[in-house]
Amino acid sequence: MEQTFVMIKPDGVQRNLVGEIVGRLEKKGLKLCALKMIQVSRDLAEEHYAEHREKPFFDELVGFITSGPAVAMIWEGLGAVQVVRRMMGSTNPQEAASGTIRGDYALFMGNNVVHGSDSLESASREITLFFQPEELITYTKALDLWVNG
Ligand code: D4T
Repeated sequence: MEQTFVMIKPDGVQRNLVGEIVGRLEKKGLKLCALKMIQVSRDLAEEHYAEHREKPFFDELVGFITSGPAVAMIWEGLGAVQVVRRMMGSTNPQEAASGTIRGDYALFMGNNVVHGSDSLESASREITLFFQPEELITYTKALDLWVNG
């Protein structure tokens, strides 16, 4: 089953949105496979955002993601990568549709509350970057049959 990496960014933690975001993903039917609170180091942030290294906002981005604790998670489900991207909404919260996480809870591009992998390749890379294999839990839920058909 498809897995994606999701991170509640430091602004989401500071603004008490952890329960809200986890709740939305749970209620959608996605399955939580791993979860931990982390303080992202500068090295990890630079690796995670390597594709943005040359962008003018890179230093600000790394400064922000390392500014406080974040919550790293792995969620599993049918089409999980794109499902989570749609639930998060556009990168710029001012353009994100109402009903999405960013559309409902953010205004400023720099503080957009949540990260989700943008492709299967990114998901695989980010899961490996943030988690050890033994931190992933494989289990069955009684509701799986009702959610996945
Ligand atoms: P992340 O990676 O945080 O989930 O965001 P997205 O996948 O939705 O968007 P992204 O990789 O293009 O941007 C990463 C991160 O950089 C911030 N950002 C982005 C910024 O501060 N200024 C900008 O102009 C852009 C494009 C927001 C998200």
